[in-house]
Amino acid sequence: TVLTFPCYRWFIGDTKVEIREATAKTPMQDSLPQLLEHRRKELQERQATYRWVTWAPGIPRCIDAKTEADLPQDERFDNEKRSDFEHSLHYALLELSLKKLAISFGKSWKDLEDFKRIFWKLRSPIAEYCMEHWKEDWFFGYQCMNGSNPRMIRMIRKLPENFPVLPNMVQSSMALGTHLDKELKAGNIYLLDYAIMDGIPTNTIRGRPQFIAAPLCLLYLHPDNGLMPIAIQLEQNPDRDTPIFLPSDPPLAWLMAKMWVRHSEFQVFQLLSHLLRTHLVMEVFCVSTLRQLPAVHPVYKLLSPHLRYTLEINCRGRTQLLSSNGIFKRVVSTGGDGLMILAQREYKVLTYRSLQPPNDFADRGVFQLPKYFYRDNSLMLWEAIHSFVSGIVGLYYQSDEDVTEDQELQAWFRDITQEGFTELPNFGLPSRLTLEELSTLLSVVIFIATAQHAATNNGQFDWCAWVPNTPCTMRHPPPADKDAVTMEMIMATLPDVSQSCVQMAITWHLGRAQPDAIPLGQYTEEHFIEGRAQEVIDRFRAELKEIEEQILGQNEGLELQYLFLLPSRVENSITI
Ligand code: OYP
Repeated sequence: TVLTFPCYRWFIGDTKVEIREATAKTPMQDSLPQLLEHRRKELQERQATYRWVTWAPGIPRCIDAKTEADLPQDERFDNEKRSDFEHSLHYALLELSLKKLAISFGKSWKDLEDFKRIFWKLRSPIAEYCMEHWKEDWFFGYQCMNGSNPRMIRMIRKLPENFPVLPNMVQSSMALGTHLDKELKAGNIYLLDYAIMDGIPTNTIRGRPQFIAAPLCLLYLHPDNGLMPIAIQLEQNPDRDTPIFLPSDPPLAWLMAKMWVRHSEFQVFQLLSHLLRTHLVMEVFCVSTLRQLPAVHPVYKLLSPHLRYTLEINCRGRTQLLSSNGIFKRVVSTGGDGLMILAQREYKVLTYRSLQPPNDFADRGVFQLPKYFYRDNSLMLWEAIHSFVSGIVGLYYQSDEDVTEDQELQAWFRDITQEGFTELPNFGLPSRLTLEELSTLLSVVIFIATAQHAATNNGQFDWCAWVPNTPCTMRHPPPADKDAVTMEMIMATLPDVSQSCVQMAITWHLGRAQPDAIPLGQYTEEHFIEGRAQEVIDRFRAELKEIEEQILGQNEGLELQYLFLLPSRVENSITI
């Protein structure tokens, strides 16, 4: 059943009066003084209820609530969602504590096969595929494009100065008849650079220090084999003895180097791509929308379905995952001070441009990469969302003046730029919102809440369940000597049994399909009642359906399918 959403609420004495069905109106379109007065009062109340707070300096501001219990009822999980969330977590943690027990009674943690001993029931086809193929170089390359963190890879035309790879070092990785310089010119050389990890303070877990590296990884788009890693350096400031690891090295040394890259990947993926660039960015839009737009405002009606449950999941994340005694502190190398410093570094360089898929791909130079399904699917969804948003916006605003004159919308925009994204002079939001910019901004908001979150969140179990593929911590420093890498050293470095179990439990809990998910473009509450808006929505749904079929078609017969951006699997909002 679809409920209409109350647009106006009054009290006559103690009796609540609600007008549920109201055409969306900007303040200029609302002419009755009583209704205008209602808008003003509603906002006053909302601003008293939803307040900004600085959780930590140098990152987006968030909702003033110590825990989810402080949130107004409207923002809370419903009973079903809450009990599912709590049960699933307990289930996962319980199963894993059984595994831990089994292992401590059993034999050892001696070689990589031992990870199979905690790889029981919580499984997925991709996780199992990963377990079989994680050591292969093409698989490493594939994950840069279609894993859970598909935004790191960039094309380069010249090598970074701090990464002195010589053409002869990588010659054996090249196709016949070519060499590094030629391939750099041709645009076939790519880079992963984890400079942002350099010098991040490391966690201490049960008295033991954990370790972090800041790797650089060079990749080559091989004409037959696809994207392949060809050189890895684990430090940003090399000296003469800093090794550059190569595929031709002793197999364990090369494997260890790749694992160090993947360990940085875990941190950047979870804290920057996932937490900062989806959860925390969306929270700014949640709070400003709740504070500044009355329920009858078209932009409120447009965004409201994309804000569901985000405040609660973020509160839970802050208290249970990221707090000084949370999951990160207990098992992740960036737990403690590290995670916040990392987020602050990324926030400083976060740009509005990078949040818009077409610009992001252009800036990273990745339009030529074949089989970059994340890119192809994102662009399809971006186009569909953008034309949907422009359609809705066009119903209520005809000119730039309509946009500038809407005082509520302007206050909303000010809240975003001045209250939410504070300390961010180079974010790059336009200083004045035009009609076109309004459509772009709203598309960015909806894209992040839906597609971008799905692409980062939904694969986390698939790609992190096989712990050696994406380790959450490292218990020994990176190797300085290629010839000294042994299996014993690898096992002593990778997460221990208990850290591995927690990594599996939490990523399963967050990555599994949500039972009460509302897919992109579906609405359980009816906000827009006018026929013209309904037509725009119907067109959007038809487009999503086409995209669904197109993506299914592309995946037919693929050994590794990319389905994270299948519209039916993309949620309308960040609920987990
Ligand atoms: C909230 O105490 C969230 O058991 C997850 O956070 C898990 C809990 C609570 C329960 C923790 C407990 C959701 C919102 C968010 C986010 C983005 C970052 C996600 C990082 C996941 C990292 C997994 C770490 C595994 C070692």
